[in-house]
Amino acid sequence: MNIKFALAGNPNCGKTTMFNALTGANQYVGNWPGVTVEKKEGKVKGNKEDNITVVDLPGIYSLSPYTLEEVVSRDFLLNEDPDVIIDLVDATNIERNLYLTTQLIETGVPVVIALNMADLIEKRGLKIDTKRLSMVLGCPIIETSALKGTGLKELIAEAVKVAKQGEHQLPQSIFSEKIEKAIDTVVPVLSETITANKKRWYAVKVLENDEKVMNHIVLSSQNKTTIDSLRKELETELD
Ligand code: BGO
Repeated sequence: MNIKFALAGNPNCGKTTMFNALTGANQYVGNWPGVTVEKKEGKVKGNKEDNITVVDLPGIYSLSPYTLEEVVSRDFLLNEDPDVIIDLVDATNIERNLYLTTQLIETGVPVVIALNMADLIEKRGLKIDTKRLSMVLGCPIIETSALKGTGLKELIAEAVKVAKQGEHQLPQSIFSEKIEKAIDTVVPVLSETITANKKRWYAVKVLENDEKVMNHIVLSSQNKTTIDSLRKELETELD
């Protein structure tokens, strides 16, 4: 089976080390179309059963489209339909890294977390409750050390399993009741051309008044008015 992994993570989380460990010499370097941001792609080594391509996304802190790297990553995840996102989380900087994780989960593409730098956590005598974290986030977590090469086989196996399940997991409700209600109101008015798994992400962006998304979708004037008043209500709540 042909499988496509997208490798995502914050700068310095160990993504280059992981990409090299997964692909070895089996990689091609180019640029993302139209921009001078480096694009690396490779084939997972040592997996004879499947043809697995890994696309290395630029290191980013969020999917907000403010930097070129964020735009490139976001466009790829929404338009190129990778089978799985491998989200590399630096276990020594977990709080900061999980911000991107929540945004990746929101895209509706299945996520497998590689909790990287597990060797440093062990060295410091710390323990992360991955079972509980996995339950809260709704995605599998594999502890890895890209540097030492541990957990990589398990990571590939888990990501392949998720890819072969075929069904997209829908992101769970994570916001306050009021925001979730607003999302539920926006989802049904979105065009049928947006696939079911991506509707929640688009609804969140519509409520955020994300310029790129608003330019991309068509809404009736009645729906625009409803959404404007929902935004105002949420703004007052968040103030
Ligand atoms: C240096 N465990 C440990 N302990 N370190 C790791 C792991 C891991 O699992 N994964 C990566 N690193 P990048 P981005 C370095 O370069 O892959 C280390 O930005 C050094 N360099 O070796 O580059 C990795 O692509 C001198 O560390 O990250 C690298 O995501 C002293 O994390 C750093 C110490 O990895 C960033 C470290 C000259």
